[in-house]
Amino acid sequence: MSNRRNFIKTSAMATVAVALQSFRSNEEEEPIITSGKINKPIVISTWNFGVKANGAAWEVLKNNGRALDAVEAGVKIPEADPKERSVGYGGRPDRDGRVTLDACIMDEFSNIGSVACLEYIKHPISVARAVMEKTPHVMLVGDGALQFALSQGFPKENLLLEESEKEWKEWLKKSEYSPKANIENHDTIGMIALDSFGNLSGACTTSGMAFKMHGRVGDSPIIGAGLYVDNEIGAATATGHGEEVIRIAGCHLVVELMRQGKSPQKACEEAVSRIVKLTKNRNKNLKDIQVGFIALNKKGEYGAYCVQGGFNYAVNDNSGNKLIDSDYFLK
Ligand code: SD4
Repeated sequence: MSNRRNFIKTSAMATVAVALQSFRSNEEEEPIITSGKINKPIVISTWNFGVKANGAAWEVLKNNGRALDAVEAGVKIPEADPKERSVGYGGRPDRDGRVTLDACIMDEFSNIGSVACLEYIKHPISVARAVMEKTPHVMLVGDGALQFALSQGFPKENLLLEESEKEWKEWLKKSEYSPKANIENHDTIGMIALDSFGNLSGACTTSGMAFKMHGRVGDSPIIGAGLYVDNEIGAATATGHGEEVIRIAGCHLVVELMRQGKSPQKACEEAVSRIVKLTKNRNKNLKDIQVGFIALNKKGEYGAYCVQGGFNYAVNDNSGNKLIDSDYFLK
């Protein structure tokens, strides 16, 4: 009897081990055979700088790399680019002249990591990943995030460009805070990917709204708001006015709508309609608001929708890398 019990126990453990093995992807494992119906690998990301970022992510994906590595490599491109004035190095400062960055990352096992209001570090996404992989926590902010980053060997750098400083000084003359999310067609980068193993991950990184109050945190580092990944269903990320995205727990909502059977496109549309409704209920003017969502499901189908025109997103799959204008509500 005890032998039988042991046998049952051992074989049950073996079954669990095999199940875990086939769920986990690793370098040696062969990718799941592409069954005509699944469009993988694929990476999608927000705004026109997404094209270049997708290119870096694609290098990882096409070599059967993990979606997590792809999205980190992808968003690091605009983070490092001083010409991109809304992400990482070169990002516009807050109203006190300080560049404070927000980022988060989520993998196929629902591991999450996030940093908010982080100063002096060019690659907040990699700090977010380190929070995920090397701490028992999921989010570090401000000085604590900086101390952690330095302890991990991230270099401390000045992120404020001369041009940004000039703009800020100009802004100080009136000190009017009126965030315009669309204005230069390149804001937060949110990126989601499905790798050749059929696993999803996502990353989101930003300097947030220009000239925000010091300490203001938007949706981008908040799991469920600016980014959400459910490896059984799909992934979503957001750009635009973070306050509005947080109000509806935007990206979690988009993923839950996909769980209910909606296509990525319909899920994004419904999340935007929620924002539209709440804006009306709150007697605010929809014209002052921009939010865009992009979503990807387990089949590699994707979609996007936003409040007003001007938002675009980049898609890279086996058919190439292209920029698509998102459909929108306010026509
Ligand atoms: C934020 N969602 O900090 C970001 C900013 C952004 O397009 O995406 N702008 O609220």
